Amino acid sequence: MCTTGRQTLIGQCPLAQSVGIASEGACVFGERIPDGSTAGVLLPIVVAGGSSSTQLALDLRLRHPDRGQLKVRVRAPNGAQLSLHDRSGAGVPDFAWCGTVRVPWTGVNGRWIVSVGDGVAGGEGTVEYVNLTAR
Ligand SMILES: [Ca+2]
Repeated sequence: MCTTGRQTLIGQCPLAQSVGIASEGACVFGERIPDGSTAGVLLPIVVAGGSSSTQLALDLRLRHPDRGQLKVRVRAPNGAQLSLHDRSGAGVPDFAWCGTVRVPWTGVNGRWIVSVGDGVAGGEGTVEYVNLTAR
C-alpha cells in the first residue's frame, strides 16, 4: 500500500502482492522529469524493516514519449549505484519496472534514491509512481 496526498494505492505491483511488505516505501504522482537534464529528478525513499534483507521490491512507472532518452538509477544508502535502465528502447513510450532489486550485501534499511534522468532536449515526461520496499 502506498499513500500520498489524497490517493492510496493498494496492490499496484503483482510481485509485491506475493510477499509480505515489511515497510512502506514512498510514492509520487506526476513528478516532472526535467527535460535535457542528466541529473534528472531525485526520489529519496527511506526503507525500513529490511535489516536482514538482500532484496527490495521496486515499482516504478514513468510516462514519457521516448524511453530511449531516459536513464534510471538507484543509489543505495551505502553509496552503491545500480543502473536499471540506460537509454535503450529508442522511440518506445513509457517505462515501467516492477520487480526485485538484489544487492550483494545484507541489510537494506536507510535512505535510497531513485533517479530518473532525461538527458535529451525535447520530449518530456513524468514519474507516475515509485515505491521501494524491503523484501
Ligand atoms: Ca527529453
